[in-house]
Amino acid sequence: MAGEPYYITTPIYYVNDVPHIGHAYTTLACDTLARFMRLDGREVFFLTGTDEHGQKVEQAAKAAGVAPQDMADRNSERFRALACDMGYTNDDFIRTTEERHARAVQHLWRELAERGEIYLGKYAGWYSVRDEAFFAEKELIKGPNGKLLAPTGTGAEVEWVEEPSYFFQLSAWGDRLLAFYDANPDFIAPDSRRNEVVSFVRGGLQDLSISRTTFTWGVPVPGDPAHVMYVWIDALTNYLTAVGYPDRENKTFSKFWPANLHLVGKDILRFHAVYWPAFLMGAGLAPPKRIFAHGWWTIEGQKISKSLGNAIDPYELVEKYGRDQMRYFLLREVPFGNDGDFSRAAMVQRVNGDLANGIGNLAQRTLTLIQKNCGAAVPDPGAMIDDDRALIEGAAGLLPGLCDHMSRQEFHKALQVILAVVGEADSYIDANAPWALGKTDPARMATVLYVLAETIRNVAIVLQPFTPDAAAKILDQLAVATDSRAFANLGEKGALVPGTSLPAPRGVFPRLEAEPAV
Ligand code: ME8
Repeated sequence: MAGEPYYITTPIYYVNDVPHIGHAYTTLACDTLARFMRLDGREVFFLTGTDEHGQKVEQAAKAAGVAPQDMADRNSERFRALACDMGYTNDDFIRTTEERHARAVQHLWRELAERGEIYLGKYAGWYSVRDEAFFAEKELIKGPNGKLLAPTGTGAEVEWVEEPSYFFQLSAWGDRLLAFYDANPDFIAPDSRRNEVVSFVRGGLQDLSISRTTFTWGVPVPGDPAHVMYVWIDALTNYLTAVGYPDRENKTFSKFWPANLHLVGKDILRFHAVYWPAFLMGAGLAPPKRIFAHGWWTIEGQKISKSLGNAIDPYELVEKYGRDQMRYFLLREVPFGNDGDFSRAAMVQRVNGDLANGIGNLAQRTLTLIQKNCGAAVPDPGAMIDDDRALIEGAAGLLPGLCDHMSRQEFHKALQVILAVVGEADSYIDANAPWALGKTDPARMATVLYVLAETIRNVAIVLQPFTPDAAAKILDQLAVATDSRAFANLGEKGALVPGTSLPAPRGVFPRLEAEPAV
């Protein structure tokens, strides 16, 4: 796969509010994949951005007494700053109020219209502004006060909407979508979500209303500006805009489309796995290769909502626990795809157990021994025995398994296999007791410490996508040049050179203080 382009996207986030830990999570997962693929030699395009049109943003702006564009400008900036402050490595940040995007989405509309996929009619049905989604009556839930609610878990009340509307002929796409899912078994993940989508489509699809006339905050429909486009056709098209659509001959477009992965939360899977491939195929474009819907975080057992205040502010959490610690916890704590609960107790336990006592302690012990006993330089190893080779090869040979896990977005498994090598190195250091060899067998001590240092180098290289700052600090302490940190340097090719002088060691993962749960 080395050298192949890799296009990965986050959802674009609504600008009716500021970012919280849920948004940071999705972008973190994409960032980890983007970093991994770059280190693996692939040309990566990693996109995030903001979704700025629609009734929800318009209503929020009205409630705040500001113009929708002003609210969009202000909050979009917060999402952009978050990506920067978290160290996310996105290659572009798209806003749906940009001129490049209006051009793309209007072009897509015209393509669909020319192919007979769009007709003018009248919508009469249920709509949830919070979800920006239409629902069939049979899908709705009765709330405690008899009010009808969206079935999405947001608890949003639906409202009855009746207005002229353009429709996309989604009902004609059911069989083609099912055939597409069949031919592309990896298109929707995880499997449980795939099954949900398949049974939704099997249940029969209704034509989809794709324009609104009762408000104006949106992209005008070409040739009929009394209509603005439904926010989801507008939003989904961002994935095309960013790679240069409508210019299909454009080098970026031909290189990166179809996208390798749209990573989204489970709340918006239907839009991505049903509507989006139908729009694309309807316009003669290839659907993306894969949609992964991850699970939902709660905080200390509670739904993420404004009332949780600081607990959901990514800045506060990073300040309290550290950027790499947060990354590690979120990616390791739950199998990616499942729901998770963020608790302080779990965070402290995970970070201390795996990072402070694990890789942090291993690196610190090894580097301190080298500093004291080997003249602060990479030791010169003698002949190796089977145990030595097994440890180094275990670390140097991690990559194929990691590639496998990462191609399925199994971050937790990738981290498990890396940490298993750290565990083996811990057993090795205890069994070989290099601190005792200094006097009895200095040559063997040098070999053991070299084996450990080389194991740590390989582990740090593959840890870079997950805990980039700490991995860089470890590699700095091993005097590994910044241009020798890609996966191609795993194993013998990049092996540490005996005699290279090393800086004084310093800890990379301080222990977190245990704190009472709230
Ligand atoms: O849906 N746990 O934007 P949005 C995990 N604009 N992830 C969470 C989360 C939580 N508690 N809360 C939010 C939209 N997320 C549309 C998308 S894409 C073309 C348009 C994450 O601001 C998760 O990724 O409501 C979810 O899908 C996304 O934020 C929803 O962000």
